[in-house]
Amino acid sequence: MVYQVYPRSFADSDGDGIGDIPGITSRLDHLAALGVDAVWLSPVYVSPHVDNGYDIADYQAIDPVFGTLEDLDALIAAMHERGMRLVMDLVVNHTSDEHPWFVASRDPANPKRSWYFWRPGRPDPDGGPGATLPPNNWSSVFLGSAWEQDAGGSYYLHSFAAKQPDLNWGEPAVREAIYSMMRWWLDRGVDGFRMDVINLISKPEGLPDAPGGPTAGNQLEMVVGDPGLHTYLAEMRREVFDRYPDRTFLTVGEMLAVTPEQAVLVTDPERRELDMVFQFEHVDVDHGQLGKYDPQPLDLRDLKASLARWQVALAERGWNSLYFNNHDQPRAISRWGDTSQYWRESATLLAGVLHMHRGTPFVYQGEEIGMTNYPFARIEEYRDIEAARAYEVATALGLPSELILGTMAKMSRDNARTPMQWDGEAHAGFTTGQPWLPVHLNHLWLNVADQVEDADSVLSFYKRLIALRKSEDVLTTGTFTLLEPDHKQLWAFLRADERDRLLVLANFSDDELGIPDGDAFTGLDGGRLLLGNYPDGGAPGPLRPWEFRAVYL
Ligand code: TEU
Repeated sequence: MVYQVYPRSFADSDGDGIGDIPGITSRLDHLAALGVDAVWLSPVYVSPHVDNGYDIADYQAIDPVFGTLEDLDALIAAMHERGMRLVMDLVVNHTSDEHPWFVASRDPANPKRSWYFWRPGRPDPDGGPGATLPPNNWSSVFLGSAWEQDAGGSYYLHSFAAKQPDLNWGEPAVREAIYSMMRWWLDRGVDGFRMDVINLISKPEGLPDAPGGPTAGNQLEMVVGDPGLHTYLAEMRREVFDRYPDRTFLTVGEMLAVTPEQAVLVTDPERRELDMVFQFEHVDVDHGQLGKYDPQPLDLRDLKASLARWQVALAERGWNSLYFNNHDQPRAISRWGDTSQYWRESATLLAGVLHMHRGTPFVYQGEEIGMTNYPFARIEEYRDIEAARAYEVATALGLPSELILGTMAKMSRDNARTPMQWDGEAHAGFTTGQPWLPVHLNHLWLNVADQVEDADSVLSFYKRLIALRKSEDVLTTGTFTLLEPDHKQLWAFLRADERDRLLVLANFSDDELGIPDGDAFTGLDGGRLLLGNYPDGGAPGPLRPWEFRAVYL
């Protein structure tokens, strides 16, 4: 089980309102008690923080806001003492524009010019003399053209913000610099990497226009699936991980728009590329035609079908990661659960369903206590560059501000980034200073301290669930079969091996739900309950609102 720490928001040790590395070290007992095997730490490197550290200006130094290299060494040692491993975030599709490599590359005569994608513009037929258009029609994931013009007139490519220029992986010196930086971290004791948007590193020759209009992220269509990715990942394996034959590492590649077929290629152990990918299909099922900021009510059938499709596709070769939450997603409980009457039940149901799939589960900080979206109301409350860009673009299109703000409140990434709720005291025990993002008022009753002692809490449920993944072989290696795919409220599936058959049932509704007839469900009443999310266990009979049950048949 991997736990994601978003350092800005986890624990602040020095009262500046921003979480830091000593803060994480001081909270390791919480993670150990939860049963965490590895921590994925979002970026802590030197950064101007336009994208909260996903814009790196020095890969081999810790940003002073988070602490020092000594603090990180101490964190690694404290984690290893507790049997936990540390996986760092590796953001190498792009750097910050303040990285010395990029600064050097601004000079056309500098050898580092080829480390980034510098291109002349295209003549602009409608512009004045010398006027140019960007080199192609690619659009940034954060909206607007993916090209920024420099003072000299040339353009550089940025798949994300203008302050996040894309590195040119086609340049061998770039790859060697990255591999050497990775080895430097492994030498410090780091146990692996979560690789940010790693399937964007190989760009098609000539950077051709994307078909269709310049919609946000249209270049993905051109970049995702580029076969060069596999060459680079194989080279990385040889040049980095294979240099440490006596150690084992965890590697997870975040891959936008990845298909199950590509994921099999990347995660097939025989091909030795990566252990897992983070795919996006299931967290996009409620996006409307206009994408993320056009959220639609969830049709449970789509979510079930998406997870099942990946379970089946990676059953023989490859391995799935399992997640509903991370620092880029609104809180799953606010999105797909019930945050009022059935808050506890829906938080535990979502956890139970996810963790009983086959794959490696990821828990995002605060998820283990059922943290919810923040009631954002005004644009000034947001800190995320993506939110700012979306607001700017939507306002320019003339959309009414209440509409934009209403949508942003549902979908913004800042929902996941409000401070961790440790207790019911001032600022939820996160900081003694002014937190960089507001603390949710519900910390008064929704916090770690209150849940630690309560055997029926969300936190206690997560602990039981995580322990089961280590004791029940059928959860690790059993086959997966989705049942009742067309049911709109029931999520049911079977995990099975030669010895056991485990039936998993979840009622995604506020109403009581009868168990369908059908062969798959026979034996349920006499079965042995492995885990349920109602304090009295799983009484036979209909499922209660948001009830989760896993039963050995
Ligand atoms: O995310 C990739 C990414 O594209 C996300 O930004 C996602 O599309 C978006 O959140 C949907 O709204 C990674 C990081 O996880 C993210 O935090 C960074 O902003 C991004 O890369 C750039 O490094």
